[in-house]
Amino acid sequence: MTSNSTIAAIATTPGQGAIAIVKMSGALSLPILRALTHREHFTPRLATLVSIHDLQGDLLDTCLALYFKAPHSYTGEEVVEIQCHGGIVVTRLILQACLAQGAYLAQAGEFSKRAFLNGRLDFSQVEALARLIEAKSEKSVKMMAKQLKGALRDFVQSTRTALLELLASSEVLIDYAEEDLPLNLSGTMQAKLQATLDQLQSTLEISKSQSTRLEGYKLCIVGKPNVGKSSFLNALLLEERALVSPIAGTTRDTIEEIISLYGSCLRIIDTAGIRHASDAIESLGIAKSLKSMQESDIILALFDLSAPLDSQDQHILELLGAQQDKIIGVILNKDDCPQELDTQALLNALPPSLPPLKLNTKQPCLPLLKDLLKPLFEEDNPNESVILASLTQQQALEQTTMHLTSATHTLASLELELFSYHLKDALESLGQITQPYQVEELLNTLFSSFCLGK
Ligand SMILES: Nc1nc2c(ncn2[C@@H]2O[C@H](COP(=O)(O)OP(=O)(O)O)[C@@H](O)[C@H]2O)c(=O)[nH]1
Ligand SMILES: [Mg+2]
Repeated sequence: MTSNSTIAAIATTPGQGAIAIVKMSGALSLPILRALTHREHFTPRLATLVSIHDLQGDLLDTCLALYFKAPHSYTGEEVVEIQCHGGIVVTRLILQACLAQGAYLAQAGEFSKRAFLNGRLDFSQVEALARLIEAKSEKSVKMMAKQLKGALRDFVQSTRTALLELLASSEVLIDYAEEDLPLNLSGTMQAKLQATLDQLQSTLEISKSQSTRLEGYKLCIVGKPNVGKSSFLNALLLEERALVSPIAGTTRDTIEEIISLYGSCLRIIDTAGIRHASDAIESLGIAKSLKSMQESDIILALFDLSAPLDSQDQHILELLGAQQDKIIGVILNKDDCPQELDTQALLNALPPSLPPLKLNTKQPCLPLLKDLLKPLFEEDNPNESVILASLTQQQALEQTTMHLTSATHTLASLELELFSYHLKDALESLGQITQPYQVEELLNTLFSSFCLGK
């Protein structure tokens, strides 16, 4: 298959939906549609009711066909979409009919790759598209939809313009130092550079803090066996998701569930109780618990109010003390029982954490957790600034700000040649956000995560 061959794929999830869409892109799209429908004329962007036939001329389905004339299509090529009835067999037969007429089966993400290669999408939009498809929260969908429309591209473009203007001013100063230049030109440049740098730095900061939020926080529930971790998970979900029993060591594997909180998603992981295990399988579960702790943003440690603090709790406290950059929450469970735990001693031994919650798992726990975590979700994006969601983009922006910081110093000392040099470096790094160098490599990773027909 060559890059100018015509590709076809089923663009919808296979199943029993009301409709399914078979999509083609490439020069043969329209001739194939004509062959399948025994019909000559199609008006671009107008839905046409058609009968689709296979190679033998047998009727397969009555469908709606849409033709997008190049370059006014998603991929920039000739595109045809056939909306057929949503049965798996019908849809596959129509796809096969397209292939029989000369189309190739598209690879995952190939439509979007063509859109990118034909300049219909820039890299920031492809990234946004990948994340939009994967998005698990409402916030993330809205943010990525904005980026897909080009918000990030516009941001990069306006920053680029500002830097180019600075570069031009610098070149003027270098070439015409003797001439009658506005006296305050370097002052104006200094101010402009600082404003640009400030804006980039704030975008970077917001991007770093918000991208976790967009991806969703990961919270793991830890504690010694039998403190009520699984009961707590069940109480959050209002269903019997995890097995609960008075036998210590019941939960052996980690259990993961996703809930929606403040428009973001929260991944909750119930873990095996941490103790010196009595058998090999339990040990594996405990090792997994420790790993989950390391990978989480929030650690919720459970303690049992109805029993005195013991060496297993001490071990949990030590583990908590060793965590860095984690948000720690403390739950004092079983407050429906007579209290045996010396809470003061426990709280004294804790590393800095959110205010402790006293509860029992027979009550609805979600509202309590929601209140506890509210501060994490509150810090909203102050000026609706764009967000760079991927690490590659953040790194490119970080490089840009580093070059601009160097530029600030050289402008202050009026070393203009050096100033221009740093500006050019900054422009190059900035460009990486929308048109990265390792584009082929990045594209392959990104597009392969796409579904077929996208
Ligand atoms: N009285 C009381 N018992 C609880 C509470 N939460 C859990 N339990 C009991 O504690 C035992 C262990 O619970 P489980 O959720 O399996 O603990 P895990 O090992 O930490 O997952 C079970 O018998 C639960 O019924 C609570 O809030 N109050
Ligand atoms: Mg359990």
